[in-house]
Amino acid sequence: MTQFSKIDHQMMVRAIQLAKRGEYTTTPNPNVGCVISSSQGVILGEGWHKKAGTPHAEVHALQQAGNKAQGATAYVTLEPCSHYGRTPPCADSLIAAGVTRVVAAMVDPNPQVSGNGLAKLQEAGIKTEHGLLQTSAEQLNRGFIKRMRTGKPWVTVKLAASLDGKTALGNGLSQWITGPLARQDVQRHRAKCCAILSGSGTVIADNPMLNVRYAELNLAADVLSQKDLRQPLRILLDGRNQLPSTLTCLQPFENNLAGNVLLINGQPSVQQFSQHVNQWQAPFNGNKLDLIKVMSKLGEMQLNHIWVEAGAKLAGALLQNNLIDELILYQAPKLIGGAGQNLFDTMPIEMMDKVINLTWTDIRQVGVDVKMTALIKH
Ligand code: AOF
Ligand code: ZN
Repeated sequence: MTQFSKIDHQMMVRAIQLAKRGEYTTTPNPNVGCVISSSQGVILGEGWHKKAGTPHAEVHALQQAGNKAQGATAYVTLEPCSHYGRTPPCADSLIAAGVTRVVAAMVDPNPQVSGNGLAKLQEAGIKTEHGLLQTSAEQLNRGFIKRMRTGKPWVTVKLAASLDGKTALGNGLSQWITGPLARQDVQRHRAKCCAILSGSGTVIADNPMLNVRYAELNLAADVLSQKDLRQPLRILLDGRNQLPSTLTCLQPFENNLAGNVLLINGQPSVQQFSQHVNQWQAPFNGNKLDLIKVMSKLGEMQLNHIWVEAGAKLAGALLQNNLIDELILYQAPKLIGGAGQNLFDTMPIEMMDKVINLTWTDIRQVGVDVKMTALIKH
C-alpha cells in the first residue's frame, strides 16, 4: 500500500470537491476533478470536467498552471485517459507539460483506459500512484462505474410514503404526501440523473410532467445555470400499450423543456406521437416486459443513472429482478391507516432468511419529512 502524505490528502479532497461541480452536467461522462500542485502543497492549477465533448479536468488544470506544471504533481480523481475519445488523451498532455508525479484516486473502469493511462505515464518516466480516497472518488461516479463494469445503469428508486408506509390512500389518491422541500429535493435528484423511469399505471393515474423545472431546483447560478440545465430522458414502460398519446409527459413542451421520451412498449403503437417520442419494443419474459433486457438496453444507450418514480408494481418488479441499487424514501409525518397502498408489490416472502436486506447510507430531515437512503445488497 502506498503511503500518502497530508498534502496528498488535502489535494485529493480538493480535486473531489472540484469534480462535484460537474454533477449536473457531465453525463454520460464521469465527474472528474484535478489539482496541480508543487511538492510543498502550493496549488498551481485546478480544473474539473463540465460536459461530454469539452476538455477533461486535467486539461483545464494544466492550462491554469502553465509553465509551473514542470516538476509538479497532478492529483486526479480518475486515472488520466490514454485514448482518443471526443477529446485527445490527457496522459499525453500531462507528459508534455512536464508533470513528474501523478496521483489518481482510482483506476478508470472504462475498458478503453483501465490502467493504460497510468502505464503510459510510467513509460514516460512519471511516478504514478493510485488508491488515494478511492471510496470517495467512487461515490462521484456510481452510475458510470456500474455501467462500465456491468453494462447496466445504476438504479435509484424514489418513494414517498406516510409514516405507516403507505404511498397512497386506498382509493389511489396520492399527490402531495410529502412537503415542498422534499419535492425540491426530488427535482435536484432528477436534474442529476440521466433518465427518469416510470410505468404506465403511475403515469395514467398521476399524469406527471417528469421533467426538471429550473426555478424549483432553487440552486445558485454558479452551481447550475439555467442554460446548463439538461433534461433527463423520460422513459415510460408500457408493456400493454395503454398510454394515450395525450398524456402531459408525452407532449413536446415549449423549447423542449421536458427533453425526449423513450416509450418502451410491447408492440409498435398505432397512435401518432410527436417527434421527440422514440419507441422501443422490448422483449417479454412471460407476460411482462423483460426488465433485465430493458436495463441492458439503457446501459447501451450510455445512461449511467436511472431515477425511478413508479408505483408499487414496477418498483416491486425491479426489486424482484434484483435491478435496484439504491432506495430513497421520503417519509411524511402522516398516518393514512386502512387500506393504503404499499411501497412494493412483490411475491410474499415466507422465510426470514429470504427477506431483502438494505444498508442505510443517509438519514436526514428534509423540511417536514424524513429522507432515508439505503443501498440494496446484491
Ligand atoms: C471525462 N472527463 O475529466 C476525464 C475522463 O469522449 P471523451 O474524450 O470525453 O472521453 C471520455 C472518457 O475519458 C471517459 O469515459 C473516461 O474514461 C475518461 N476520462 N472523462 O469525461 C475527464 N479525465
Ligand atoms: Zn482525459
